This record gives sequence, C-alpha cells and structure tokens, in this order.
Amino acid sequence: MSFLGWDLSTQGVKVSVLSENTHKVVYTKSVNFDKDLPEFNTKGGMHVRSEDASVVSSPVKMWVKAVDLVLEQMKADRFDFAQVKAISGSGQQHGSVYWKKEASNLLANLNPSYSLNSQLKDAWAVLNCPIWADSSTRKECEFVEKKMGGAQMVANVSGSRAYERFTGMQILKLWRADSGLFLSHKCARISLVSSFLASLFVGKFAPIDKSDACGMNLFDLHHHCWSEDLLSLVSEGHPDVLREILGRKVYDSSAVIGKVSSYMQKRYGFQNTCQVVCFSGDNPNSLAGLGLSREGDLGITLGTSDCIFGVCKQPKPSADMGHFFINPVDNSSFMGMLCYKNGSLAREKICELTVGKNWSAFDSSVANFRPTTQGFLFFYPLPEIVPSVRKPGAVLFENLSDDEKGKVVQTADFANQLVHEANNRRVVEARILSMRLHCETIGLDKIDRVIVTGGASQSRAILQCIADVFGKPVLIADQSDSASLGAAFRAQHGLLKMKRPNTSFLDVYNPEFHVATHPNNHAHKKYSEVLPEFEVLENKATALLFR
Ligand code: XUL
Repeated sequence: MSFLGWDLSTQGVKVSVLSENTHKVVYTKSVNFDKDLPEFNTKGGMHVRSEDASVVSSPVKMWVKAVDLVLEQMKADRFDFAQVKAISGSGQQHGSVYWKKEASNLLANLNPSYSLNSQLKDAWAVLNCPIWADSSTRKECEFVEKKMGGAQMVANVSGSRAYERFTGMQILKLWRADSGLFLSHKCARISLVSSFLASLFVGKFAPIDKSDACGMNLFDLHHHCWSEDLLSLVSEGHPDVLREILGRKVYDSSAVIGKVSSYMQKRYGFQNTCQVVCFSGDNPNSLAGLGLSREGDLGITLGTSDCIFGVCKQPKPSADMGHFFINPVDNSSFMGMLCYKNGSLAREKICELTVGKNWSAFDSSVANFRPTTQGFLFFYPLPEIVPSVRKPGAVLFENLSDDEKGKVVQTADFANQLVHEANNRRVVEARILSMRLHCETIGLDKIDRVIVTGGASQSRAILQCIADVFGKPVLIADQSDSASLGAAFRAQHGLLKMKRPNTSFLDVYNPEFHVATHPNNHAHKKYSEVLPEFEVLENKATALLFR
C-alpha cells in the first residue's frame, strides 16, 4: 500500500509515492509549467506584470491543467491508484484562489469522462491568482499595521508583521478594488493554494489548515482561530462575510478531511476508502519532509526562494522580519522561518553574468577564495523580503576596508558591472551570513545541525559555506523533494492519528541523514568575527537601495 504526496510549487506540480513497507519513494511524476504548458506563457511558473514588477500572479487554469496532466501520465504508466491509502499535499504558501459560487456544485458533480480543467473552467472569480512573489500591497500593509497599533502588534497576533505577499493583504487589495466581488457572494470561497489543491481531490471546498493559515496575517497564532480584528480590517468591516468565505473552521494540519471524491475513484481507480489529509504550505511540508522535530535542527531549502526554518516552543515574532507558523506535525509547538525571495533566481543570474551558466565554474569560484576576503554583493534581481528591499538592484562591497562605501548597481547595469567571478562567492556568502544573523534575530539561535535540501544543495561549495558560517555539520537528505515527501508522510501520519490520536510524527518518520560536510574551524572563526561588520553592511546596502 502507498501514500501520495502532491506538491504545487511555483514552477510545477509533482507527486511522490511513498511505499508503506519500505518507507521509500517508489514513484514520482512531475509537470513543469513553462515547459509542459507553454500556452500559459509563464516564466518560472509566474506572470510578472510588465508595467509593475511588484505584481506577480499565476493562472489558476494552468494549475488545474497541470494536475490533470500528472494524473493522466500516472494512468498511462499504469500506476495502481487502488493501492493508495491516503493523500496529502503541499502548496506554495500565501497564494490564493477565488472560487465562484457555482463552483461547489461543479466540484460535487464532476463527470469522470472529462478532465478537471474542462469542467472547472467557469469556477473562477479571479483568473490570475496573486502568489507569494507579489509585493504590490505595501499600502494595505501600512494600513493594517497602523490600525492594529504597529507592526509588532500584527506580529504578536499573527506570527508575522504585515507582509505584502501574505494572503490577508492580497484580499484587502482585491476588496478595495471591488468589494462587490465578496459582498454579492460572486466569490463564495477563498482557498490557499494548498486547500485549493485538496479541493480537487475531495470534490468539495477543502478547509485551510492551521499551519498554512499562519501565512495570511489573519490567523491568531496563539488561540488557533481567525483573528476578529484582522478579519475586520481586511474586509473593510465585514468580518462575518470574510469568515464564511474563508471557511469558519480551520483544521489541524494532520486532520483527515474526507474521502477521495467519486470523480477520482471512477476516473483513476482510487478506492472509496482512500482518505485525504489536510494539505498545507510548502515550507511546513518541507519541515515535515526533513523530519525536523527537535529544537536545534535547522532546515534550509534552496529553491526558487531560499527558506530557513526550525521548530521552537516559544515564538518570538518580530516587527522587523521572520515568520512563525503553527508546527504542521505537532500543533502544540511552532515553526520559525525566514524567507529570501531571491533564491535560485539570484544564483542563476549571477552565474550567467560571471561564468555563462557554467555551474561547475560557479562552484569553483565559490570554493576557490578564502572566506570573507572578497567583500560582499547584496544582489536583488527581485524586490527582497529579508532584508526588506522594495526595488530590484544590487550593492557591491568589493572589500571590507573601513572606507568602503558600497557601489549601487541598477538592474540595467548588471550585465556590465557584475561580471567578475568573485561575485559568485560574494553573493553566496552574503546570503548565508544573512541567514545566520537573522536566525538570531528571530530566536532560532540554538543550532545543533543544519539539514539542507533543494536544487542548490547539489553544490559542494555552497554546502561548505553553510557549514563554515554556522560552524555545524551540514546534512543532506537521501530523498529530495522535501515538500512532496513531507506531504506523503503527513498522509500516513494523519491516517494513523485517526485510530491512535497520540501517534507522533516521529513514530512515522525519523529519517537518517548523511553528513555532507563538516565545518572548517578557521573559516568558522573568520565568519563569526565578520558578522557584526556584515550586519552594518547589510543595513548600509538596504539604505542605499531605498534612496
Ligand atoms: C514563504 C514564501 C515562499 C513560498 C514559495 O513565506 O513566500 O517560500 O512558500 O515557495
């Protein structure tokens, strides 16, 4: 028997199948939006508005079509759907889907002879969904923070200060543009990407789970319910309407939310006993997929965005940066996280500028210099979240002398100003030092080991830099794709918890990792010494870019 873990990420849809016996992934299938669905014309799965790069969205129909495509390919591979005991999933955090009121009928009456996409084409109240990479809601954030009595107050309630990409701010922007959309019930339901994906499997609107709900600036982190004040602000004084549209009840992330729909049973051959466990956000699922269950374990995912997170008993929400979510595998603790928007995009761009997309040359240029001797490059091809940078650009510090002022480089000048190979190391070091610095800011400061995953974890040089900066061994997982893997294990955990509510996630999944590299003590000492200076430079870079 097996468990399915779905993942709808920025760039594609993937499924991982976990064998109940071996606890190994035995089958995967994926669809890449840009490559496999070119008709939607996305770049990295996104549309960035040409007149305003802060507006970023993805077409909901592309997401549905990608799910159809993966399922059809599984069928063509003669995948045995009858073996699946339970399903769960992962969605890029913060993105939102707006269903028309007719949608619940459409979902409940899907005809197994046709695809999801063809039958749900009229289900959408908004066709282009705001996603996590959007940063167009500065005004809404300022409004909400002011009304709540400051950024710290929003953070104290919801776990994060008001962030542009967080769903509540996106809802307020839409509400201000067209309140009729919600007040007339033209839009009957708002899902997160995770609960939207779950809805396709249960054949009804799926609830939002507690962990992903914390990425909305609407959920009360401590009382585990919608915050009345935040609901009211975001809906211009209609909290009851918004609560209904979001779904009154928010579920524990490990809760079973129903059986797989009759559409899925008839079209693909799932059994009528196959259960669906709450879907959650990609970072919460990665925390599960990396098996981070104790304080002191730090996870780093190096993907489209770079995220760093760990489990903690006491959240320390900050008005400056960072997020706290309810831990998806143990709702009595929390998950602290920092998210950098310029993840793989920044590395790809600098690699292209310096060594023409040659990754082994990139690796050598990161490995071949002595730590901290080459200055730093704060490189933001997109507006950044940590630290908050609103306009793309870069600031180069060529060395660390006292009179170093920093050179601002505008995006149009990247190609002629940033070609020196040393910039590869400058970008990598600046990112990892920033992670260490700000983990301390948000209280993730007890670190025993660091577990790294995501595309860039293939780079030995980056892994070594992480080990040296943190002064801890760096481990990597045997199985990649932590989000879909985490979802598959959460499916198993949720099912077991139905019978034995005290089953802990560790009873299901307690992974072994292998040590990829150990820190070099000399390099670690250097990085620790330079950290205060680095902090000054990061602040300087942000100030220069704000001018
Ligand atoms: C997290 C964040 C991104 C998205 C997409 O806060 O914005 O990591 O979850 O991966």
